Amino acid sequence: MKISRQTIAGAVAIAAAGALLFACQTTQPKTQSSLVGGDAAQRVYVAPGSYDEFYAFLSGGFSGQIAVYGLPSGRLIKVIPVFSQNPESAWGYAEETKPMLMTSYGFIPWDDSHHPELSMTDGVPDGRWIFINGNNTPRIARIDLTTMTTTEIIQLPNSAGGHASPFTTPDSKYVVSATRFSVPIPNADVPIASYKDNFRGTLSFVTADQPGKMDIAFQILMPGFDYDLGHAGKGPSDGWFFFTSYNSEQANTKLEVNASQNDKDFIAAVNYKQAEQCVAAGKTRTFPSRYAHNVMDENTHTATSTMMTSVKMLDPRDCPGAVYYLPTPKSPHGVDVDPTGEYIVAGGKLATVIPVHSFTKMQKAIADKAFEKEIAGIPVLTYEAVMAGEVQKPGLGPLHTEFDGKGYAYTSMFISSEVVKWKLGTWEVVDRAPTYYSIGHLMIPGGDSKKPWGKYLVAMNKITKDRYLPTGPELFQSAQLYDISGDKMKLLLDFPTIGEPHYAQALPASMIKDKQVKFYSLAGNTNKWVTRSEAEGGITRSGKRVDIKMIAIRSHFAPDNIEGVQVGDTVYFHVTNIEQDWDIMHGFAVLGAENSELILAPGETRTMRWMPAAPGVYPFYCTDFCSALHQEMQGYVRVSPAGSNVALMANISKKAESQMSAPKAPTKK
Ligand code: RUQ
Ligand code: CUA
Repeated sequence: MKISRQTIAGAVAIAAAGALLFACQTTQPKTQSSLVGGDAAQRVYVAPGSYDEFYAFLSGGFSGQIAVYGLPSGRLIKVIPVFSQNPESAWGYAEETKPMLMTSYGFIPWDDSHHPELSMTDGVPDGRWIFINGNNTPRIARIDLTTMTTTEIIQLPNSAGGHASPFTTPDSKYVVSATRFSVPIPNADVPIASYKDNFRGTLSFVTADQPGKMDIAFQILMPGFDYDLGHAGKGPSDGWFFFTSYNSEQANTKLEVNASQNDKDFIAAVNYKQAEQCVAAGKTRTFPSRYAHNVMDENTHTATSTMMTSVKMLDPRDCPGAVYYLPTPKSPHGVDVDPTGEYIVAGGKLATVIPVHSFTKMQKAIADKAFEKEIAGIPVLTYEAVMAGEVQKPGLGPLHTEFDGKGYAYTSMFISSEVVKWKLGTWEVVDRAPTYYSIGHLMIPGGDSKKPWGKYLVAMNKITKDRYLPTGPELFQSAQLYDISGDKMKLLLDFPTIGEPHYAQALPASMIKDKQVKFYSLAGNTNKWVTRSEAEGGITRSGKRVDIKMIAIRSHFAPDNIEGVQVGDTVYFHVTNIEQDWDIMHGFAVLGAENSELILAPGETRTMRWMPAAPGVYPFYCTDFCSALHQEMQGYVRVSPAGSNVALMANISKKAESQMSAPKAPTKK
């Protein structure tokens, strides 16, 4: 969520709260010594050569990626490209990766990624995958946690602003996504003023437990509100999903004011097991819908993009018992379910309390038909019948809540810039800690699961002023690490983050560190253009297309002298890194190429497309310092005018030539 300062001022005015104004807070930097305890440095110090205790996966926000940090050190250890082209790793530039960014709108080089969510088994993160949403052009990506690469992306049709996404069910059967913006469904050219008649929301249930086979199981057609966040039930509430919504006013202009009229908006409680039954019973309508499903093949290291053509749409009117609305004050943002599965905590960003619903009471209210009205076939339960309690005077602007598994909840307070710790069941505030500044999400390792690991809390802040050396008009974003092992939260560390951090996830390093793939099997590489040895390299022409097969190994490319390319050709450099050793990467860059470099993991093939515009000789070189003779790792391509009679030539070494006639060595898996 990105909130402008005007909105914040508006929010304060609307909340009519008299406490600190946002603008005042950044003007008085506190001294470091007054903020952190004496042993803070020791608590976050991870000695050279030692590993961190947790992997933390922070959303890259408007960078579109995921950033991996070690905790407690806050050291950035990896950026995983997901929705945005990344020249550093050729993601979206190398031919093999381009299909990953295909959508029904064509190739999209960017998105805004908000919520990483780990796969789970029995309600606990299992370390197989992490999912993250593309917010702008709604998509969900799967990242394989053994390679830390994006392996699958599915687009969500009939949706705009996939913000409540991609929260997982306790068995990872589904990840979900909801529309932030209601739109005409199917999208159509209608007057915007016809919002109330024509605009709708959707909730998408996407199957997630089969890698490479994500599929939209069904969508639920919802009233035209804005849907904001979601979380699955667990334990007793397993089989339910909860989504916040705001703008139940169905305003289509000046939402800042017009969508803040009602005292209460809603949490949509979805009994998705019930919905599944209705889908199986044929209660859906088939909606023609175009959306891309993109998969990276683990053997060819090549992505494919398939355009899907329809979804099953379920109208709650045709499936009684599948959807209920829980009134929730006021324009709620986050919705979080405690580890027992009983409490559903909302972050009413303009509310003066933190409202908590009870799953038990909700079920009773449904049985008793304690309905206050119905909206488009969806019964609205009465607030009193479902409310478990309210945390009174928690602070201002509650957004998100995580849990420590010891009976406490921690809620981020955007406007009053603090984390508030409170007790489940008694709803009393037991501690508060300031954040610097304007906290959005917070994260406890496993803190939205059945068994939080606890120990640390990471606050992800929207405003960074005075935390780091100033860097011109724009400052990096900032996270803060707190120790939550004792009664009182203790600030330990600030660390900068890429993009704007939204949500994050973390798990103990021991769960996945020994499962990391160290290199790809060259023998198992079935890329169409794989080159497993120097002798297999070469150059071929078909019409105006020229394919060059090369190997990279310490410390040369082969071939390294290429001739016969002409202006007007489209040249494909297919480079295979034939190393079979951990972290021995090679890069590949060509003078004047309107493209990024390639970066090649050991055993991997990547392809660069190049359209030389002028005759000449063009050097290429390795960009990753791979050996003492890295600087010798270079070559030349000669480009001749169109129609020239320079023969195709790709040199290979004497050694390779002699190997060519020798029988091929068997490859091993
Ligand atoms: S949002 S700061 Cu994109 Cu999850 Cu709440
Ligand atoms: Cu290969 Cu430097």
